[in-house]
Amino acid sequence: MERYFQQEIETMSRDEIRANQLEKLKWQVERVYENVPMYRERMQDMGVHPDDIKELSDISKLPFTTKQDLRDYYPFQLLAVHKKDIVRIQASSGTTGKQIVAGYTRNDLDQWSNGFARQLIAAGASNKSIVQVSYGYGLFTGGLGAHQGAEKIGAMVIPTSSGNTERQIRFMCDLGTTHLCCTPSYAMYLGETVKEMGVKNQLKLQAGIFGAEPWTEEMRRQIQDALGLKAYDVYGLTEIMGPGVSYECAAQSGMHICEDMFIAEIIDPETGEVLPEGSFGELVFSTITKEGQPLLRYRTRDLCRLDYETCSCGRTHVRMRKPAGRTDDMLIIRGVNVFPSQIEEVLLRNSIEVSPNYQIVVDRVNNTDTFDINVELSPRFRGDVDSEKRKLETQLRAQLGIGAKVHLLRPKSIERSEGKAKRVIDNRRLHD
Ligand code: DLL
Repeated sequence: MERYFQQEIETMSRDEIRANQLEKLKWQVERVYENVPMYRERMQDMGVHPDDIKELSDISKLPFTTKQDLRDYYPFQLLAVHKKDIVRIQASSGTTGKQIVAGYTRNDLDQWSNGFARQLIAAGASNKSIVQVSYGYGLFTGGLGAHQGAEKIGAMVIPTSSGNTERQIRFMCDLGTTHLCCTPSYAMYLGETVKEMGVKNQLKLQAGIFGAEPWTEEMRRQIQDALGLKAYDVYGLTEIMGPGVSYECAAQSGMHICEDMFIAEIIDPETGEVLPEGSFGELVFSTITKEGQPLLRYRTRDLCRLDYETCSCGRTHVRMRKPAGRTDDMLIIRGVNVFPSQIEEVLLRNSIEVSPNYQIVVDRVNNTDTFDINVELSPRFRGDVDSEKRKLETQLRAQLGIGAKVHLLRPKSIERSEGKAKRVIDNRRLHD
């Protein structure tokens, strides 16, 4: 039977969700108009007043917020409360550029804990569970986000943080960890190391809660196999809230967005226009309960689709499909748009021969882009390396519309990540 952390919230009817969102949106818009000069000025420029928010669709009258705004108004100019009410700062540098920070009030932290607690309960955890948090602790939201959610449900928390992989595994065996929280790439690495240590039969793992980076169904199968657990996907971002903005239930057909805390929209990333229900586009969030650093219509740059059908688990909150990539992940190589996820798809189609550990290397030589893909062979590979390479190059050209040079490497030759995997090395930026 499904268990919920906050059943009355997680299973509200759509009408109740909408009424609740409208009320909170009005409250939030008034607050930011009063307290955040950037929003007041933008709204005045657009000729919008808080009183113009009469129904939910009026949200489209409000200004967008971008990552650049967080950089421009760094560190505290987007706070809607006095600095003394902020009890925590989290930050992200991202792969592209300057640091951004997010300030949380005590209430904000409590809400965030609820988000992750919902995920843990949906993944079968309880106050009897032993939760090992192997996300990095610190400015990155993974460690503390998972930690406070696990404390909220009264579980026993093991705050290992990431790294020191063999010790992690010894703890799992000795303490009987039931729930593991880390990035999917670190889970893969843990899986490989468990195999080398020959201790899989000593593990008591039931479920893993993995997020912070894109991962595929094939990776899910491999992680589940290697660690003997059910793997759940969790999503979040520093600017909005760490892990727990949305979370997977046992039905695993999308991640439920905490709609009592956020309003989600899908927009056309080019025009900014709101797209009809079910469309694929850029995910946008407005934080409707956040006190510290509330954001209106924050453009995540994550590309996905929303599904409003009630889920078989009984939860009513909208589900977001796995982000299929980011608008800023896109590489332009010799004028062609390339997403790492397209390359991953080809590699996974060939998962008998190659592993999903890969790295894209782009450079510019004599004013022409070079495009190389390093891929590890699977330990099971017994075929001919040259013909495998040619096969992959042909498939990649068909998928991408551009040629790449494939280099097949021995298993385990690409450096493993303890946090988010680094898939792209773009040396062109260094020369620019
Ligand atoms: O990655 C927060 C987090 C920590 C989420 C632990 C889940 C677990 P940032 O470092 O700010 O925050 O990165 C946010 O990571 O916009 C997505 O592009 C990507 N991302 C996060 N979760 C997922 C996921 C944390 N489950 C950015 N699937 C987001 C795909 C994800 N991409």
